[in-house]
Amino acid sequence: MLESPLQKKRMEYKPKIPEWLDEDVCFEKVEGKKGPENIKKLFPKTFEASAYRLKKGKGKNGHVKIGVVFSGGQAAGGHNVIAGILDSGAEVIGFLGGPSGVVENKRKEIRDIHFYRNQGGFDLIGSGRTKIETEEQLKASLKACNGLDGIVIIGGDDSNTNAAIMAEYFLQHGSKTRVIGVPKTIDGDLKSEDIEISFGFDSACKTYSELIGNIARDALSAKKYYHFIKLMGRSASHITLECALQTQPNLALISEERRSLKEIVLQIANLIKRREEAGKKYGIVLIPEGLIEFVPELNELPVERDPHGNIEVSKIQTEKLIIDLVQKEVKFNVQDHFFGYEGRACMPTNFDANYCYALGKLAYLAVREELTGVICSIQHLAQPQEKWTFKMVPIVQMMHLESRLGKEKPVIKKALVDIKGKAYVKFSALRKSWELEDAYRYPGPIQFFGDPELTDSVPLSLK
Ligand code: FBP
Repeated sequence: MLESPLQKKRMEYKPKIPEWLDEDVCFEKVEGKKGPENIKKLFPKTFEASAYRLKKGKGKNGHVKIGVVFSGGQAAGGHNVIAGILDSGAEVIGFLGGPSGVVENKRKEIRDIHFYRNQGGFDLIGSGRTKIETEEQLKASLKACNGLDGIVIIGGDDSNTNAAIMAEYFLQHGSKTRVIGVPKTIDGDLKSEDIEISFGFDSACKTYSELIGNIARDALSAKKYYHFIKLMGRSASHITLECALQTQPNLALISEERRSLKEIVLQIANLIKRREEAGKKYGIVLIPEGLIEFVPELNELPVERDPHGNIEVSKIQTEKLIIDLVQKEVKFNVQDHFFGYEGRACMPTNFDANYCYALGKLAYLAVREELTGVICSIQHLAQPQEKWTFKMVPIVQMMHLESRLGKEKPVIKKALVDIKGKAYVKFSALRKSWELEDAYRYPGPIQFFGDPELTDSVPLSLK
């Protein structure tokens, strides 16, 4: 392999985690919430499971063999989760190409991860979006996991739904393989009281914010274009909100405000007219890709869905549709952009590199201590690593019944932008002033070396 100098330097980075994570540790039961009663009968073995807090103390000993699988879209830091498991002393088996690799028992042993440390992507073992739900798939997964002490599913809401279903099925069939979830997704919508943020969100938002800042500076220099920028993030607008706080565009749409298409079009047209009166024929507009799911008129368009029943929003050119409609109200020069895949497999920020390595260590400990049907939770992430706290939380707590592909299914509820939450409130207090003034911020590229204020920054929406 011919690595770039930066690739090589990043391989040498030692993720920062609390030192005590490598000492004697064990779990203690803590009071946890229960999932909704209407899913209880679907999860008879795991519904009553407790949450567990990691603490100093003597844990179990012994050799542990763990299967790992990436599930869903790429998110920066995934390889560090595997590095964390491997460095903890586990024997690691990687299932290839996502959950279908489990069902079809396509695997490889992972012994050396040097070339993947602190690198982006999921290419060590690949990823996929297969939903594991039929009896046949579950039976095949159980067989593939035979001999493993645990399987770690590194995925988003739907992948962790898979994990909960597998954990229940494995217990019902007397399997000793523990199923552990790790919260991954750039979308930031796998969130709860216990899960502050999913990994990959920080790296993706910093990548997009750099590009938005560059475009804003170009717009301000040339003064001739509006740039309509669609940002990835299925359903929820967490990415758009974070990028708006980072870059201060003239307008950022937030799907969760649930406005009609007509209102949105008139708002943008009105902004363009007011800016023109102020002598400004340029500007930056951010559009979340999930808008289509919230605007009633757009919701009726024919759409493609993935195996989990999610609308494939990244294939829909919402930004072009909005541009066409606004141009019927007012004339302006425009460029459209879509930032999505650019931010999913980038080199992880220090935040994601550290977070993922610690998630890997925690997942290993959960298997070693024989927990199952639980997801890794690390809290106080905005603080120095020594202040982080570690927990395993039953996945069923986060689930509810939802209609998917015309059927009621137990799934993890996607966490939308909370319009009473701190990040949105901050955005909403500032956004008026961004409309006419050009208050653009230029975050620049992700920094890996130098001042910790730059290298170790955390997402603004976490603060
Ligand atoms: P995950 O929820 O699996 O992490 O994927 C999120 C995402 O990146 C969305 O932001 C985007 O809409 C979608 O994946 C694109 O999917 P695909 O990779 O199948 O094109």
